[in-house]
Amino acid sequence: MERSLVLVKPDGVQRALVGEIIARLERRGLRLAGAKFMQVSTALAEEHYAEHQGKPFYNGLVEYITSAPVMAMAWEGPNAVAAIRQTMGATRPTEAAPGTIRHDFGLEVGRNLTHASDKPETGEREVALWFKAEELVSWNRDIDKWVFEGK
Ligand code: DAT
Ligand code: MG
Repeated sequence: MERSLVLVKPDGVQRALVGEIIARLERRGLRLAGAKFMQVSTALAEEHYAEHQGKPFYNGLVEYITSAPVMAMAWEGPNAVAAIRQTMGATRPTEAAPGTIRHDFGLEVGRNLTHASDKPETGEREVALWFKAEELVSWNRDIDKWVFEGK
């Protein structure tokens, strides 16, 4: 089952959008596999955003993600990575499609509310970076057969 890391970033937490964002992922049919509310250390932020090191917005990105608590989650499902990126919308809120989280709640790329893994391999790597194995729950949901065709 494909997995993605999802972060409700500090702006989403401060704006009380955690429930809204979880509700949208739940309604999409995705299955929660792990969640923790946490303050991100600079070390974790730097490792998470390593691919952006050296870019002009990198320092601001690390400051933003460590500025207040985040809700870190692992979500799973068939095509979970593509489905979640679609639900989040484009990186820049003004380019995100109506109905997506970034469109519906955001204006600026530096306050775009969420993080979601960009490829299935990234999902595996990021979930392992943010969660210990014992923090992830492997479970069968009663409605799975109504959402996951292969179940
Ligand atoms: P995404 O979060 O959609 O995967 P990304 O991985 O390209 O986007 O970039 C990570 C974050 O960095 C993004 O959510 C917001 C910020 N960012 C990206 N490009 C930026 C830019 N040109 N100026 C300012 N912030 C940017
Ligand atoms: Mg990215």
